[in-house]
Amino acid sequence: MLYPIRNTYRQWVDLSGFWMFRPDPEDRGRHEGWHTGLVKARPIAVPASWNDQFENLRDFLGPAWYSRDFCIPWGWEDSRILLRFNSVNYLAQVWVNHHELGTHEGGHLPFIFDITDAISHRENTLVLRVDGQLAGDRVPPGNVTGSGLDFFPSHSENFPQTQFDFFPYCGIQRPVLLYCQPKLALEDITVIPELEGDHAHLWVSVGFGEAQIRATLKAPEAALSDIGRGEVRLDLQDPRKWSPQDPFLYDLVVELLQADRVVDAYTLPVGIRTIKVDGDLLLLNGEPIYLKGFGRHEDFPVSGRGLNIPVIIKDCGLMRWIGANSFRTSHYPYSEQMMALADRLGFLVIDETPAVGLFFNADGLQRRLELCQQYIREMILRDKNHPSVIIWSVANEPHSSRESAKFFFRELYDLAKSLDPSRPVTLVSCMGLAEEAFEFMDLMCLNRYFGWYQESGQIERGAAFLSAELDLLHEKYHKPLILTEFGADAVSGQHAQPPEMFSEEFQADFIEAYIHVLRLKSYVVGEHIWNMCDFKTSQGITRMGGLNHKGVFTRDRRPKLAAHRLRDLWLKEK
Ligand code: GCB
Repeated sequence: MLYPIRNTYRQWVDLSGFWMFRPDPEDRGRHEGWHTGLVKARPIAVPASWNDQFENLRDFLGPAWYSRDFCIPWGWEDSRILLRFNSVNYLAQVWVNHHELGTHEGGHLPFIFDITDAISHRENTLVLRVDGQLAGDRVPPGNVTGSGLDFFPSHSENFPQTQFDFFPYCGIQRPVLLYCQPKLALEDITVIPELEGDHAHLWVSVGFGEAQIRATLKAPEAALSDIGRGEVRLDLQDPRKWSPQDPFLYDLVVELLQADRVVDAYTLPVGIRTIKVDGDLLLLNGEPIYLKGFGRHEDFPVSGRGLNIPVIIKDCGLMRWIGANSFRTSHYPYSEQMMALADRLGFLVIDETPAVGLFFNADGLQRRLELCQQYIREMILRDKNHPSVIIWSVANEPHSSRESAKFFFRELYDLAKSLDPSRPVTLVSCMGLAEEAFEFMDLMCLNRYFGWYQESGQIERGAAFLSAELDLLHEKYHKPLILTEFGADAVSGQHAQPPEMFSEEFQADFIEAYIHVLRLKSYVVGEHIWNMCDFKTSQGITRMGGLNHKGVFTRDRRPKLAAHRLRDLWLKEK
């Protein structure tokens, strides 16, 4: 899937700005024909979640309706015209000029409609119905009752009732783009780099074999170009390899030819690097790497989960400042802008699907499996060309102690591997030795809170538990491991000596004690603190002020004591 670009063949217009909005708590809109135009609507900002924009809609999860008018720019008459929704959470139904285009389920991943036949070349009306309600047969799930709750009973009293620990923000959360491309166009490009000694091979394919393409790599010394049917291999001597230390991107231009005439072209930034699990090691360009960084959230006051460009720039700067080299897109794929920044700035990314809070002991398993498969397909299609993406994560903390879970994750692992054999695939688990899916994952990712949720207040004891468990896991599976979550809540400004839970001192000591354990294990290849910043959750007795306080930065990005401690640890070393 290609992000819209501007060149001789392609154009786009960003539909961000003020749209009209109307909540529909009684679900009347469909019967009353709101798709033909919204009355009694009020302005809303797009992109952004709706929840924090209005004082009376914080806990309202839909349905709600959006509308706006748009014009087709001059010069697009002979092109195919498309609408691209970068993220609508959760279920979107879309109309243009009263004509239904279709629906899309799942937030955080883009979807596209061809509107060439639905538009007039003057004024057009776009209407969306967005439903963000939580349900057991949605992924991620919520409002789960009965047997589905047996694993995380503490969440059952939360409001809104989520099976996950972040606020279920809703709405059009990333830009909507109107764009055009030639009638015969490049629909997709896949670039796979391989390294062999001083050589690199770059495999460039476009998904349809009969197409004649020319691929040109704009190397600083000289451009490298070749022509082929559906696929081209470019060979480079002494390539400049992409890495966190030198995140160098080449420009790759792919042209579609028809009778030797160029009919479409697309320029893609490309990083040449390989990633591989080898024994207990994770190798980038054949060299061992160690991940230092965070689990994060797309979360900020007022804009909610909406794309907030200044915040992602700020976050990348803070990750640099603290000495992080990586992050996980917990618990859903992040904006395409964030992924492009990671490529450019040299962050290594564990890219995770929106499959969080899965459970296996109630109805709807087949539907949840199909949704997870859809998300994996959409995520890999969207992100496969990012050099920053080094690992696919198929889910976070499923309640996977049941027999049916093993089959479920085998299906997801096989699917991810078949779509992209070039990257390791993992599952982020909290089951420890009971996690049977580790048997076939390429590496283990584990979340641990000994000393916080268990052995509360006892850091040394918690660290000892961690140490013992890690060794047992390694003895059982003989695979590298990343500790993808560990940390403690600290309320900013809360201090205690001796350190006490919820104080900044406790959080800093907790993180440091865990890191000391991790550094003693040769099979541990990464440490990701939970979380980079405090973030909004649903309300519950463990979430003071509706926030998870495990950030080493506050929600408005001010460092706590732990951030300074980490900076001392991380900047000093490799
Ligand atoms: C976890 C979850 C994460 C939570 C975190 C916590 O294991 O993966 O979503 O926010 O614990 O703070 O409890």
